[in-house]
Amino acid sequence: MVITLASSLILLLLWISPPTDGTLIGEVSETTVLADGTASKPINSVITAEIVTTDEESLVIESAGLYGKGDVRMVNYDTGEVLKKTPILDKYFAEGIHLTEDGVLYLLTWKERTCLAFDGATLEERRDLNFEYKTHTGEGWGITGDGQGKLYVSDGSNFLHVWDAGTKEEIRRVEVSTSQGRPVRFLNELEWYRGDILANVWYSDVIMRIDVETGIVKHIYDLKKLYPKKERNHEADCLNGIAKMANDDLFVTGKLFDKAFRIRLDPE
Ligand SMILES: [Ca+2]
Repeated sequence: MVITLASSLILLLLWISPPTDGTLIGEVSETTVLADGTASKPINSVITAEIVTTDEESLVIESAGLYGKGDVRMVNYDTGEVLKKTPILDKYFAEGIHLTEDGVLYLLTWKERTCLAFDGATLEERRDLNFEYKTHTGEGWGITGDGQGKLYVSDGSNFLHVWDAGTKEEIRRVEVSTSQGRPVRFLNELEWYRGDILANVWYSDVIMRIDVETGIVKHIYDLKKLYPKKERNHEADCLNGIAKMANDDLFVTGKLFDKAFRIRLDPE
């Protein structure tokens, strides 16, 4: 999502525990293990990194935000090459994406309350499958699915919205909090992982692992050492991109990062 300097300063002030000090919520693990030693891949500049993997190794679909510049694109993470790209209308700000088992790519829009649909293989528009939605804040941030009829949507609040994947109707809302009962706000990019939800939290470098029934954070993976802020490219923002591969390794990246990383979570 886009922010002004003023609002980012306010949000930073509101963020009581800076995400870099390891005391964000507690229960923090720094035990993330890289799958291939320190394998990192150079990637083309990613405007907004909401990512999903395809069936083919290293082929990742990304959404790129910003009004007037938005698109969905298929990228080879081994080479950084953009293989396909479909622009979206200027009036939409691209946010989270989810690729269904049926090969439909859904794209949330930030404030436009419209979910856009694409063919997941060709990235051609499927306007016949577009739909409108409502969330707690009225915004759309991240989306993922369990592959068993439910979609999970974040909107920048501490709620996960559970939708019926067929009707797109809301089934329930899950309030996300730590085991100490502290609400976890700014839930952003989401990824389904072994029956749980992995979530980036906006403006931090962690991945939260959330129990989708209770909303309680089961574990926090601290990734601030993966790509330390002082080593990042100048434009880079926070971590904002999780895509699970077939073997449960993850690609992770961030807004405007010049790299993506292949990691394996520990504990798995
Ligand atoms: Ca994802």
